[in-house]
Amino acid sequence: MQTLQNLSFVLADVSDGFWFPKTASNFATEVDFMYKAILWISVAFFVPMMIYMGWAAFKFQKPKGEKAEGKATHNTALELAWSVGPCFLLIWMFYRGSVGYLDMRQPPSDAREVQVTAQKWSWLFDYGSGIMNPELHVVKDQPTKLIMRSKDVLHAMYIPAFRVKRDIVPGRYNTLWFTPTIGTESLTDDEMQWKSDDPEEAGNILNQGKYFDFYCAEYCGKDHSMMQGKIVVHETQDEYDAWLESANRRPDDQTPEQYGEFLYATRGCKGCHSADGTAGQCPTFLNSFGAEHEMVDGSKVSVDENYIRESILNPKAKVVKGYPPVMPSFQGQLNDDQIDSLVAYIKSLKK
Ligand code: HEC
Ligand SMILES: [Cu+2]
Repeated sequence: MQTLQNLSFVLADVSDGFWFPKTASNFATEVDFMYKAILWISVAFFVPMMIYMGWAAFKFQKPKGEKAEGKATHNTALELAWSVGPCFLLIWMFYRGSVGYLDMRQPPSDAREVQVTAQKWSWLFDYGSGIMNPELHVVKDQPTKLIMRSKDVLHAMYIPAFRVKRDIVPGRYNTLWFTPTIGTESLTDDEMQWKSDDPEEAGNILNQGKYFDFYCAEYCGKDHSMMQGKIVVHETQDEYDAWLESANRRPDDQTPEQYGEFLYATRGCKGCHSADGTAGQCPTFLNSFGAEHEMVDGSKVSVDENYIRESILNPKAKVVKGYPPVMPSFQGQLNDDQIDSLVAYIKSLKK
């Protein structure tokens, strides 16, 4: 009975909350409408066809031992009907789909622009004037255009609540636009897609505040699936400006170590470097400060403030022996205060 009730709920409305997240952009209603229309048209053909097929196989059986008919007869009117009829439906799907697609490819000229950088395994949004942040902040009812590029491999920006998705191909700009229609403050806990009950995740930025999720949808490398982030839709321009003002500096109630840990977790270092001594593809930060490390050219370097700073800004200058030179440069992405905080954090990792 419960299953039946669930089923009728699904049939009544596939879009609102059950299969899909909340509809939260100018495109969402149209995308859902087309999705549902195509789904139900397909169901309306598939189900009677299968029923008829099963029935016919049963009904036109020959008794055992009797020969099968060599040739089926032919009905021109019927064949025309089932070819030409559905053809109109296909043309309608193609036409309406194309119009929707073209809308998605043409941002209005007054759209707010945000530069996006994707790299292994993190995102960074550049709001101009040196303000960079791993969260995407936008304003309700304001068209926003993302100008995206990748520093290394293919990535893909995917925002389920906005019903938009776009591959990011290295070596060129890839754009995506949308107008958010719902402020994130108004979301209930149920409407948020991802919220962890795991106490371990309590300090995770993804567990704080209200937001829509975005994902990297390019699952062809180790940690694209970890490239999850949050989108905050502000109700007003003033609210957005206030956030922007605070975005790039250490909050007053955090020590440099705490802010360093936050940057470590949110700017992608965590995807490669462990803080607990686990050695992987990259050196761990535990007990690294003050230690002496051998480089690929055989020289020895003692890990101090300058070496860490250089490793962050110009990682290829000194490459640690035994590791591939895969660390991306963070030049222009972290300001001096942030680098200081990262150094303070790495310094504090002693056991
Ligand atoms: C894609 C993986 C990757 C990311 C992301 C990454 N690193 Fe690295 N990092 C490496 C690898 C691999 C090495 C060792 C090879 C080398 O020296 O380039 C390294 C080396 C270092 C070193 C020298 C370590 C030592 O033990 O001598 C420091 C310091 C460092 N990274 C800091 C950072 C910080 C801070 C961040 C984040 C802002 C970061 N890294 C992000 C891969 C990464
Ligand atoms: Cu990715």
